[in-house]
Amino acid sequence: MQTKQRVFSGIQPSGASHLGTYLGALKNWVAVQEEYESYFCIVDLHALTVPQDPKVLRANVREMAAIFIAVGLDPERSIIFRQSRVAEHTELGWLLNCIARVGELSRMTQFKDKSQKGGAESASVALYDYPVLQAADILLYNAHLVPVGEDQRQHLELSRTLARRFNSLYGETFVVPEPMILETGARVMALDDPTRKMSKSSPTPGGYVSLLDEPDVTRRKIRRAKTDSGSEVTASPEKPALTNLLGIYAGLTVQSVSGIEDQYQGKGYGDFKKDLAEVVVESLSPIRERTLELLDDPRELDGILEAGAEKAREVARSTLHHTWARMGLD
Ligand code: ATP
Ligand code: LTN
Repeated sequence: MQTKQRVFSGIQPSGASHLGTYLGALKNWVAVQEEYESYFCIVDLHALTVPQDPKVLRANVREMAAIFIAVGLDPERSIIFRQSRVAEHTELGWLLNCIARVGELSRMTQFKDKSQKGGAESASVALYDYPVLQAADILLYNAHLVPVGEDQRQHLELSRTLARRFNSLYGETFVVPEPMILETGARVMALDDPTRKMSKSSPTPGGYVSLLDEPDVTRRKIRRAKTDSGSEVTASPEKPALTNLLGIYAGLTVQSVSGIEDQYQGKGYGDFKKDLAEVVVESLSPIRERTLELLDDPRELDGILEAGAEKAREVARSTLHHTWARMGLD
């Protein structure tokens, strides 16, 4: 019997998790694990939609598992696992492919952006189909809530559409999931260009603070972060860079943006950035140190992922069987 509502979210093991993924996703995952039955997945199959070096991918999966634990996810409480180890994800993905529409996938902005980089003609079919596998991830666990950053809103909308369409074609089967996008941290922008989101595929490493950057590297990146014209530390549409930096400060502390603005009244950008650098270093150093410690024992990490996959498989199997029956595959 399912007693608690479920949460599902995933993150790609593509290396260099950053302040954006922390504030937009990981930090909220830690907060929800108390209250919900939580599934947190390293979506290695999604990572393969763009070319990957097998050695690097293998290392990145472990690094991500270490980061999960280091930020505070508790494997006793949350189910932490790797997507490729639960075959039902791709199986349900296929079934959902049969009801997803070409028009819907063609409208996905992430596909348009990412496929443009190497030329749309040579983008993988999997990159195009990416959001359907994502819907399968979520629907397989009948998750009620999906904590993600703002950039995932469109994908989540497709998951909802597919759940509703399936239910109306074949009868009530899937929970229609709700996105959980918190205001603070939902869209952290690049430090060197506040019009772009902070991203690990950012062309310049100065644009993002990796969770594993050394403290001095972090300090330097914050010191060099772009600012706006003027000198007052305030958030406003005319000050996208300061708005972003204030959002980061607020996301990492318990303070509100307006409280921080008050605190820096009459002070300049320099003072603010210096303090922000310390706030970031203080928040990320323990995560970095714990991650590095955990990486010393890869067997332990592999064990956590395998134990998680075993638990996930049970739920996934039962949903898939139910789905088969609905579609006449039983
Ligand atoms: P990419 O290199 O494709 O941009 P990414 O940096 O966005 O990758 P993902 O693994 O795709 O990283 O994202 C993991 C989670 O972090 C998602 O829930 C996503 O919404 C969130 N996220 C990523 N970047 C940001 C950001 N800059 N601000 C807030 N949330 C973010
Ligand atoms: N598309 C997401 C990663 C992702 C995900 C999911 C997030 C894959 N499956 C299921 C939430 C729920 C991304 O690129 N950040």
